[in-house]
Amino acid sequence: MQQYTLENIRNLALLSHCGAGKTSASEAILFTAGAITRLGKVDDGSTTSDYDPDEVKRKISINLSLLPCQWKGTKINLIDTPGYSDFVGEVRAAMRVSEAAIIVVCAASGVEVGTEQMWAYCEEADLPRLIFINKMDRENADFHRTVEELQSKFGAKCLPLQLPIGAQSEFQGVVDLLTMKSYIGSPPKEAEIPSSLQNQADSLHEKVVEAAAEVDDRLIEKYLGGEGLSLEELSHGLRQAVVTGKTVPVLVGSAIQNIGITSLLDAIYDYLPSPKERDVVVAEATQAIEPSQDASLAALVFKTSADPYVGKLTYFRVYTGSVDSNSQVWNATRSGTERIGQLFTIRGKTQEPVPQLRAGDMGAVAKLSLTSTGDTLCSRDKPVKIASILFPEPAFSEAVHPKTKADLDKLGTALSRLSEEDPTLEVHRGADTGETILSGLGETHLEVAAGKMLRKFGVGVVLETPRVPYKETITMPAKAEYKHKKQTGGHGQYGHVLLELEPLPRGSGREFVDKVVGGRIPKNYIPAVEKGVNEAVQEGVLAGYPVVDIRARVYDGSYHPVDSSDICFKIAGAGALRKGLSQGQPILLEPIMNIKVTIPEDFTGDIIGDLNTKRARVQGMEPGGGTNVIEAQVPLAEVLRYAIDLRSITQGRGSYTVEFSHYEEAPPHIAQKIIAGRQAEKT
Ligand SMILES: Nc1nc2c(ncn2[C@@H]2O[C@H](COP(=O)(O)OP(=O)(O)OP(=O)(O)O)[C@@H](O)[C@H]2O)c(=O)[nH]1
Ligand SMILES: [Mg+2]
Repeated sequence: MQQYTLENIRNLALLSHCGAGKTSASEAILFTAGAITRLGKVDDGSTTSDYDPDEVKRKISINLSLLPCQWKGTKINLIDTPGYSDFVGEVRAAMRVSEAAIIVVCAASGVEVGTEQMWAYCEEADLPRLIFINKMDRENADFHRTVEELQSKFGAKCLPLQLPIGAQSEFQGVVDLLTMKSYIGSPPKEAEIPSSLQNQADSLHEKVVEAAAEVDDRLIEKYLGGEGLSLEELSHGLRQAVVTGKTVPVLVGSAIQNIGITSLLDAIYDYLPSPKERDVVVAEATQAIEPSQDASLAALVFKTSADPYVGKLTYFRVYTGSVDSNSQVWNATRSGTERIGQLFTIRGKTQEPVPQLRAGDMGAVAKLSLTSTGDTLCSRDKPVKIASILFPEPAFSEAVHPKTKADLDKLGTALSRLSEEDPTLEVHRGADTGETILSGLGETHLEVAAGKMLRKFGVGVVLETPRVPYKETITMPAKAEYKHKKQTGGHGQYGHVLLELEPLPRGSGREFVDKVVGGRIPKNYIPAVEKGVNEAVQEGVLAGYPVVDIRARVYDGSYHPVDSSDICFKIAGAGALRKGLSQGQPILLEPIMNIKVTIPEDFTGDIIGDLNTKRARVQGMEPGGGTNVIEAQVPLAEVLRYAIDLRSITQGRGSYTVEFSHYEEAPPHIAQKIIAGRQAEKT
């Protein structure tokens, strides 16, 4: 097996708005580099990257895929990521273990929401990057318009390194603005620059030379002195410019026609940084550690995939040292020893056993017991924790209802496996409603999760909007009496309770007070009365929701020396409570949430308008730096599907968080609807 030094590895994430062609481009890269012998297609479900049945079915990427190949003696660990925003957790993980990124842009659609998002992520993570303008063969493809858009959004550092030859159905190849050569067709044949492009190529070449010279004093001197720079000097200067983030080269091609891919591979090799050029960021320490293959092991787990047959597969990136098959490592995150079995390198779904994985490289291992995504594996005597991956918080929830009894039995295991595999999924039990709630990043995310449950674990479920945990209370003090008396044959039943109910301030909960004097209800029956009250408050008289914020005071009653019993006083307590509730002018309470919506400033009006239709009270705004954070209080019932509304208003540019604030009286017209709905449900 070939071992690579740190300098001879490139780890990079392919990023874009959905559908710009990352998976197609990665397939073309693997093919061009000779890692695969057939060029698969997304539309046929035959790509190396999108092998998952859900990906084949939906024709989109859902999971990150590791796609290594070799180019000029260098190992390129390409990570294809999904563009659909519900799966952005995979993007976060892929970026975290990459030294660089390629942002793919569609030549017809230009800069899209996802493009801006990915650019922002790269800026935040300080990742050197290339831009690949794909689909040059498509109708409406326009290189110059796309470059202008890129430069106006992201600045002049987006620097064309190529020019397309022809466009749309006439697209044939690219002009390399560094070597000033043309490359036509697939596989590319070297040619002269078409005369029609010569002037344009000359002036753009000048820009490339400037960018390359600028980063190096020696080169700039030479350049300003009018001396020509050698190809080697230019390439070296450009590399510096890219690695330091001063320049983002723009390349062009067509993944489908496999045009421009050789140049893309060359650019990855020539300009993108190796693992040696980036410090390893550790958690809980002031200093980053230097990447080295001779040091102790430090590896970060960036993905876990659960499979009922193969078991658990753990993907990790080695930062320092090395790890061997059939060895032991220390999981510093969980403080435990982990046994490493056979190590693999992974390409799509193909696993290849390897004896060792060294710093800079990535691979996987099966059946780890305590390790999960984000953990650091290291050596016990030199424990370190690498900075973990920041996953987005789940923002969209649905209730999971098993289809059958058999499904119910397996539901818990399936859900916990799924959330182990995907850190952006969360499972919890709904407060008061008792429903199992699955939260994720959007509707598609949860649909895919439900599909996986069926396919991987044989659990059929239906997803529904979660119920709102309404509550009930009273608004007036009330007194109520209930006598439970029955004479049936032998000895009878007797319990008699007088209750006083009193509304309490919101959020007080429930109180039970014993005020009986003179043994009119013997002390030993009081717990039974309380039990009856506590059971009855679980189902209010309006719509059967739990009753809160009341004080129930038992102040009188009577008993029978033979016929009274605990059960009789329980029945009397419950009966008195129900009567009292009806007399206390009961109302329905609804949960109110604090919502915090972060959006680009331009959407402020639309968002506030929409919040107003949702009975929200806007409490504050914090504009600044082009974004606005709107804080409001809003009934939970109005924002159960807010993720979907927000996405459609802002085309995916917004985000939000909600948390419970308090309960409030539901307005009468809303309450009436809910009460009627509950009655219909019962009959
Ligand atoms: N004409 C043309 N179509 C392309 C090209 N590259 C990709 N496509 C098509 O664009 C669609 C999306 O391509 P993908 O490769 O799946 O794009 P992606 O960026 O991986 O998509 P997601 O992973 O879902 O974000 C598919 O129908 C491809 O066939 C190209 O160079 N030219
Ligand atoms: Mg894809």
